[in-house]
Amino acid sequence: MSTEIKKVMARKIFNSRGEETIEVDIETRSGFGRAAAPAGASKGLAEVEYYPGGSVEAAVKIFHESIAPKLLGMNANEQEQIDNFLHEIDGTENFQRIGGNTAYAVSLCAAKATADSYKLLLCEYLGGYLAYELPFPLGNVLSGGKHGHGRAPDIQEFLVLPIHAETFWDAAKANVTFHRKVGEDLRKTKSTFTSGRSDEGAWIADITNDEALDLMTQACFDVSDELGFQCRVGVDIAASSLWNPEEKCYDYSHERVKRTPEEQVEYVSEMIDAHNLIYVEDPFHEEDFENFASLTKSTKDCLICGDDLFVTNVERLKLGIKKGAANSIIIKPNQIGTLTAAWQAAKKARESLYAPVVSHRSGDTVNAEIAHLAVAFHCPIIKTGVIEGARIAKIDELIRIEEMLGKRARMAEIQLKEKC
Ligand code: 2PG
Ligand code: MG
Repeated sequence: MSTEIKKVMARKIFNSRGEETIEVDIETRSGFGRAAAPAGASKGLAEVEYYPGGSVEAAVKIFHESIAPKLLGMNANEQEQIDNFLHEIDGTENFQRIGGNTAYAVSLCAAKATADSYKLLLCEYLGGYLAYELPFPLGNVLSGGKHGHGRAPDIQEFLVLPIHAETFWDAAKANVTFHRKVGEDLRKTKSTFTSGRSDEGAWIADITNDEALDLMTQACFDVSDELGFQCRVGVDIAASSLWNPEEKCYDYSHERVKRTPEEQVEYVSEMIDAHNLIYVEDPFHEEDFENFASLTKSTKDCLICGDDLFVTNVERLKLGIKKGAANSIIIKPNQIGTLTAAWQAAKKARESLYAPVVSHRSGDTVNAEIAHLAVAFHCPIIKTGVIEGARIAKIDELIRIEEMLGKRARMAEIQLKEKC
């Protein structure tokens, strides 16, 4: 078996939003890998640059001129060496020259080509025999904010987490039941509801944040009753999208309310208590480590997660750990550009009792690698949509992984300060 790279190729394809993205193929002596990069709509300022000058065309050209000749002859199983090479050839902090999405597609593709060469699944190759825990699916049910395009709540995502499901199948089933239930309730109560859905397959409705939270809380009772185990509600406030740096306030434009940072702390704390939230992502803008820290200190059994705050960057995570900001981190490998860097962030998080949450992007592909990364990186949660092709691809892959693991399969443990 040889993982020596014999042939490489890059091309433009489209993501689930119809945007151009890069796809890379790597052929080794014994196998083949193909990987494409996703894209965010609400991006963190500290994320890598996706493409040189924003052009996928330019990225493909650079790949063929500068990256491909050097990859030939390298070993695809030397993941760290390949990732270091990507940094060297780029030479900038944030992949401005070759593009972070180019780096991510190459990095992931090398791992996929290696797994295929060894005739292993990606999670088996990256995680080994001890990677047998399935993540809980954190499913997007209602969209708002930048994902809602105006007539929707200001909070970007209303999420469900079926925390007491015993198998991944049960958890996924709970999420689709939940999603359907919320859709039915909206149809009954909102005459303006068109059954429209966002990029992530979540409902878009002209309702307020409170109405959305009430609907979610009610669905939790109903679905928990029906299925016999508990579901809890989470939100991604994506507060950087609401933050107005000139006025120094959070602008909830749909509700025509502005909140100072102090009012935001109060608002989020009350929301956590009133709706028994288990998960709050980006409650403050991406540089506000201090308020992240005070909220984290004051909550008991709620995950306070940093997405734009950390951008899967281990150095930003270390700063957060030092300050006590958050107790959970989103792992989006294309925010940082390589598998090695994403792994470092997930590892550091686990060592520091921060729950790593592997996540899709709003513009994604039908590929399912993040399902494998969740298992291989020991992430207790995977954040993705409940339905829609690019989302269900990840969910269905985890169903297959659970089947493949057979009796060894377990649901992961979500660490909280207080057990719920
Ligand atoms: C987020 C993500 C995924 P985007 O903010 O967490 O839901 O959105 O990919 O647009 O950054
Ligand atoms: Mg987010």
